[in-house]
Amino acid sequence: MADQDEELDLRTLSDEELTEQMWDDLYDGLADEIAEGTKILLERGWQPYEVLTKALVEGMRIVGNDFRDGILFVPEVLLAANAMKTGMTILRPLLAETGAPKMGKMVIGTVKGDIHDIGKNLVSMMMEGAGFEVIDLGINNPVEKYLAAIEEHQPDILGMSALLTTTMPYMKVVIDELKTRGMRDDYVVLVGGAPLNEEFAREVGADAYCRDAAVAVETAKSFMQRRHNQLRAAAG
Ligand code: B1M
Repeated sequence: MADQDEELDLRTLSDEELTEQMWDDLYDGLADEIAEGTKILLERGWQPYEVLTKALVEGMRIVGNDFRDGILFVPEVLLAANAMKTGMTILRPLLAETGAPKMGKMVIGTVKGDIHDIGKNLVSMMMEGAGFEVIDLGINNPVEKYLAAIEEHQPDILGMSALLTTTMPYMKVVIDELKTRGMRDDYVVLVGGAPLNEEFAREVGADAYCRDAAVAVETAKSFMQRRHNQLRAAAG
C-alpha cells in the first residue's frame, strides 16, 4: 500500500500498479482517487467495462471479503461504496453510449428491507448500454411499488435485486402477487444478487437468475428475441 504521507502521482504507475492502487483506494474510501484512477485508465484506452470489472468490481470484492470477516465495518464499507459510485458515475454515460436501437424496457429495483444498490445500479447501466430503457426504482421496494411501476411503464422485463439472505425471499412475494393478479406471464422476471442461485430463481418462479450484469444483459436480450419471434409467429 502507498505511504499515506506521500502524495502519490497515479499517472506514474503502470496499468497493473494503478489497478492495485485503486483496490487500495476503494478499500480506504478515497472517492477522488477512484475518480482520477478511472479517468487515467480510460485515457490509456481501457474499455469502460474493463475499468468497471477489473478495477472497481474487483476492489469491491476485496472490501466484501473483509466486511464478511469482521475486518471492515459498515461506515468503512459505506465510504468504499461511495468511492465505487464515483467511479461508476464517470463510466455510466460511456457504457450507455452504444447508440444501440431500443431493445426493450425494464423496471428494476432492490426488494423491500434491502438497501444494497451497487449491483443493481451496475445492471441498470449495462442494460442501458445494451439499448434497454431502464426504470430504476431504487432500494427497499415493497410489492406495491413494483406493481405501480409495472402499471405505469408497461415494461417487458421486471428485474429484482437482493443481497441479503433475509430479503431474497421477498422476490417470491412480488412474483406471487403477479400470479394472483393474472399478470405473471405478461413479463419476463429476472432476479440477481450475490446470495441467489438458479435453483432459488426457479423456486420463487422467476424466469432466470443472472449471476452478474453481463449475464443480465445477455439473458434479457435472449428473452426479448424469443418474444419477438413469438409475436412474429402469431402475426404470420
Ligand atoms: Co452489506 N452485506 N450489509 N452493505 N454488503 C453483504 C451483502 C454481505 C454478504 C457482507 C458479508 O457479510 N460478507 C452481508 C450479507 C450476508 C447475508 O445475507 N448472508 C451483508 C450484511 C450482513 C449487511 C448488513 C446486515 C450489515 C449490518 O448492518 N450489520 C447491512 C444490511 C442493510 C440492509 O440492506 N438492510 C448491510 C449494509 C451494507 C452497506 C450499507 C454498508 C453497503 C451497501 C451500500 C450500497 O449498496 N449503496 C454494503 C455493502 C457494500 C456490502 C458488500 C460489501 C458489497 C455489495 C456490493 O456492492 N457488491 C456485500 C459483500 C459482497 O457481496 N461480497 C455485503 C458489488 C456488486 C457489484 O456486486 O451486489 O453482488 P453485487 O451485484 C452483482 C450481481 O450480484 C448481479 O449483478 C451485479 C453486478 O455484476 N446482480 C443482479 C445484483 N443485482 C441484480 C439484479 C438483477 C440481475 C443481476 O436483476 C435482473
